[in-house]
Amino acid sequence: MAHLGTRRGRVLALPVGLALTASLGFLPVGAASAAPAEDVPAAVASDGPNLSYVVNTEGGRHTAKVRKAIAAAGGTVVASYDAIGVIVVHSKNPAFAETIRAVKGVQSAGSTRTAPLAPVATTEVDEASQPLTAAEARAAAEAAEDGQDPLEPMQWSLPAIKADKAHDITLGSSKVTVAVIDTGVDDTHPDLAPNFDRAASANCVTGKADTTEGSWRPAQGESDHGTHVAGTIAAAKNGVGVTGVAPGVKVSGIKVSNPDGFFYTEAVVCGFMWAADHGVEVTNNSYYVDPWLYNCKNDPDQGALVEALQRATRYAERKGTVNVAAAGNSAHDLAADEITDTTSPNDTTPVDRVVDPSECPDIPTMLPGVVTVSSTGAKDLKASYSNYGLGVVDIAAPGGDRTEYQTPEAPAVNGRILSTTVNGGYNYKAGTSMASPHAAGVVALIKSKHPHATPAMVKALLFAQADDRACTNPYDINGDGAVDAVCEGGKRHNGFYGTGLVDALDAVRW
Ligand SMILES: [Ca+2]
Ligand SMILES: [Ca+2]
Ligand SMILES: [Ca+2]
Repeated sequence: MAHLGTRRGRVLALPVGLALTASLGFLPVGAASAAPAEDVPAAVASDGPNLSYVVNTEGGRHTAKVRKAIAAAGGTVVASYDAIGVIVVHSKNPAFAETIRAVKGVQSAGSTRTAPLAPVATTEVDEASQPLTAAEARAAAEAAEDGQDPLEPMQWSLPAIKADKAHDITLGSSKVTVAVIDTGVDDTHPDLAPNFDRAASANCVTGKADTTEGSWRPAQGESDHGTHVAGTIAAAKNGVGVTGVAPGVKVSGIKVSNPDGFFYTEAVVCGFMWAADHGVEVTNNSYYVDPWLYNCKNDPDQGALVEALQRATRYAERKGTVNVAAAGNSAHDLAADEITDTTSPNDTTPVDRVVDPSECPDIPTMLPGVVTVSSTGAKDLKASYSNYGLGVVDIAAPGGDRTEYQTPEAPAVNGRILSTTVNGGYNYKAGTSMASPHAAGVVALIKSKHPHATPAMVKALLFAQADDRACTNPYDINGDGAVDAVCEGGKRHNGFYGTGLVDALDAVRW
C-alpha cells in the first residue's frame, strides 16, 4: 500500500492524491522487548537483530513443552495464547525460527517482521484526509432536517445504504459492541464518547493486551484512522456532528498498530483474541497485516503468520464474533492467477514478486470466515482503488472515491466519507477502510435485531439482505477510454460487489 510521498502506510484509506493513507510516529516496544542476556543459554547465538515471532503448536496443544524449547533456543515468551496454541516470542538468535521449527510439537513458526524491534525515527504527517471546511459545515447545518445531526447532510453514504430510513425504526442495541481493531480510537471525541465501550478496549501493540486507561487511544501525532472508522460505525445521534451507521450500538478500540503505523501479526492475533474473550459481537479490520501485502503459505515465515491469524479469527468466530475486513486499496483482482506485489516487505526493502493470491492471501481479509468488503463511491460504482475478485469479495459498501470520479448529490460535496477525527474534529477519507465499517455497522444492526444469531447466521442475513449490484462493464472509472478493471460474475454475485450493497433498512426489518 503505497501512500502519498512515502512507502509506508497499511491502513486502507485513500488520500487526496490516490495512494493510501496512514503513517505515524514510532514504536515503544523496543526497550521492553529485549531478552535479558542471562536468560539465553551460552550455546545459543544472541547477537542478531531482536525479532518477533509467532510459534504455532501442533493441534494447538503442547504449549508448555514448546515454551521450554523456546527458552532453550534463546527466545523470550511475550504472550501465549494457549486456546489456539499460538505463542508470541522475541529472540536475538538468528537461527531461532529454524531451530524452533525442528522441535516436536511445533507446527510452524515465523518472524512477524523483517525489521528489528528497535526505534525507527520517523514521524510522518497523515496526508490522506481532506478537511471539512467551515463553509461546508454551515451549509450542512442549514440543510439538516429535523432529527438529523448537523453534518449528516454531507454523509451521502447513509442514504446510499438506507441507514437514514433504518434509523427511523431503530438505532441498534447498546448490548452490541463493535471493536475497531486499528490505530486506536479517541474516545474523548464528543461524538464517540456516548457510545464508547471501555471494557472492550485495549492496546495490543506488543502482542499482549494492555488495558490501562486510555491505552487504546492514538498518541499525539499518531493516525486518526481508527477514530474515523469508529465514527462511521457508531458516532452518536446526539445533535452534534455526524451519525454512524449504527448509532445505538457500542464501539470499542483495540489498538494494534505501532507508532510507525505497522500492523504486525502478534498485535493483530492479540486483538482478535482479546475481542473474542471480552464479548465483542463484531470486529472491524481496515488494514492488512504487515510487512507482507500477500503472505505465501509455502514460505516458512509468511505461512506461519497466515496460520496464526487464521487460528485467531476462527477462535473469535467460534466465540460468536463476526469479523469484517477491508478488501484492500491496490485495485487488484484478488481472484487473478497472478498479482505483482512490489511493496513487500514494507518494513525493510521491498522486493518485486509475482504471487498467486489463492496461495498467498492478503490477511486478514482473505482468511476463510472473514467478511471481505469492497468499496463503492457516491455514484454507486466500485471505487477506483478498491480490490475486487469473484469469490473473494463478499459484499460492497460505501468507502468513497475521488470526487471527480464519483460526485455526490447536493448538499453533499465531497466523494469521500465524512467522519470523526482526533481533537474533536471531522474530516473526509476514502478507502476500503471506510467501506468495511459501513458493513460492520450493518452487521451490528443485524446482531441487534437477532441477538442470539450465530456468526454464520448473521453473515447469511447480511448477504441475503444486500441489494444486488450487477457488474459494471466496461469499467473506465477515470474516463480515459481504457478499461481499468473487469468484473466477473452475475447480477447476484460478482467480483466488484460480491452479493451486493449492504442494506441497513433490511437489517432492522428482517
Ligand atoms: Ca452525532
Ligand atoms: Ca435488500
Ligand atoms: Ca480508465
